[in-house]
Amino acid sequence: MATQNPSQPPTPQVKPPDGEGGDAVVVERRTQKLKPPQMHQVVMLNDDYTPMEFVVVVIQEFFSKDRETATQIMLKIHLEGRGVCGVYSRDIAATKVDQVLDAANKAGHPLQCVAEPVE
Ligand code: TYC
Repeated sequence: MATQNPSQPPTPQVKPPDGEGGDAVVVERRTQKLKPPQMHQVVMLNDDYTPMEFVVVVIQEFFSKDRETATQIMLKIHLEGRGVCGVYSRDIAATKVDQVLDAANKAGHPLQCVAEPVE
């Protein structure tokens, strides 16, 4: 008659039943629900007092534009009343607005800019 080795207990032959009660992990496949984040454009506004050179430097510094591009954006704002300096996620756009307003206040210029959701 066969005897069990006491150091190795018998392997249980219990198999969980199919359906409820077993340890099976059910992975449901779902369609993607995440939408890309809403982007925001930072729009700079024209005024009659802020020097053109200051606006160009601000656009270069805070929106990483080269001098020629910054000058074109500044002139567009000057002629049309407003212009987009960059498009970012909401928090980054808000930070850009703060940086521009802070620099304008410190220099004593009335330059204004706002962030608005992109359509
Ligand atoms: N209109 C200003 C001037 O003639 C220049 C200017 C450009 C000011 C763009 C603000 O966002 C601005 N000095």
